[in-house]
Amino acid sequence: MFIDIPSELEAALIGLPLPTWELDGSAPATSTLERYRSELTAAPRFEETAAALRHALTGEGGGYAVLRLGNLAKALGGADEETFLRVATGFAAEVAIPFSPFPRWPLWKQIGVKIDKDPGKSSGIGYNAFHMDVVNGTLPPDYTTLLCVRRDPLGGGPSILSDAHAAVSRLSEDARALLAEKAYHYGTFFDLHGVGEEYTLFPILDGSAPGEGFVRFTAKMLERSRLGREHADAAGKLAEELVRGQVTFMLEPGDYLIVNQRRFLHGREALHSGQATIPVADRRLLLQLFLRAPISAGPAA
Ligand SMILES: O=C(O)CCC(=O)C(=O)O
Ligand SMILES: [Fe+2]
Repeated sequence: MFIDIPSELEAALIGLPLPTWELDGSAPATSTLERYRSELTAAPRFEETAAALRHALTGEGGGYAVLRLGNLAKALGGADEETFLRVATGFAAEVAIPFSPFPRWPLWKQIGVKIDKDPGKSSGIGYNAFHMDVVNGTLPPDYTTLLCVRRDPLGGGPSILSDAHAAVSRLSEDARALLAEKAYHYGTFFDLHGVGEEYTLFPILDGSAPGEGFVRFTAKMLERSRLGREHADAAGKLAEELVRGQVTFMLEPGDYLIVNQRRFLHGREALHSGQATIPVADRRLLLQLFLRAPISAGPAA
């Protein structure tokens, strides 16, 4: 699921004249994305690379990919340089439509390291358990994407990914029946756009075919939401199966992780102890962008 950029493409991307993106509300303007697309598709081997990326995300058994943009990030002055982010945005737009659910924040949201935050939540220092992003929206982003700017200088914090439908398929029928009930809730929903309405009491399984429906789950609910005992037990078994099936890898600077939220759940192992000794500017840093799949015409005939 790691996708390298062919060297001739890398060389062409370094000199590509992509303009600053214009925003239309909280998404890049269509005119910007069209311009990016025409510049990118003219670069050698771009289309086959974009096709490999889409295949990794939506092909049989797929669901996540890491596009290795480290050389390009280095050549363009770092993975948080805007010229580099234009290229990353262009790749993202080959998968689905980039948008931000947080209208007052930049398109790419920073996930840094905050030592005083709940350690198990986004930007906390502890174990970030398996979850999908915006689990309590009626329309979660189809894809969540994480671009690595800096790793944990102390060497912690590998990413974890797990095939959600595979984990569900290993559960008993009784557990699956409980997970299909509207008995789960998690977190707050405030000032979010483009992700539907707040889903206050939701089923983890919605009866859709694998690869279509979300496994609407966050293992964080086990400790942070009050759940009935039977429902909590079923959710706990799902959490165990996710861990049993997990893959673990360290993101390097310039690595761009894209997760199909209809297939895989994601998380992160704890950062190494001693974060307080690291200046904020040197701590691990990711940039996050969400993608919405275009409305499909339904199953192909
Ligand atoms: O820090 C990470 O690698 C993952 C962060 C994450 O999943 C989130 O903030 O939603
Ligand atoms: Fe996340």
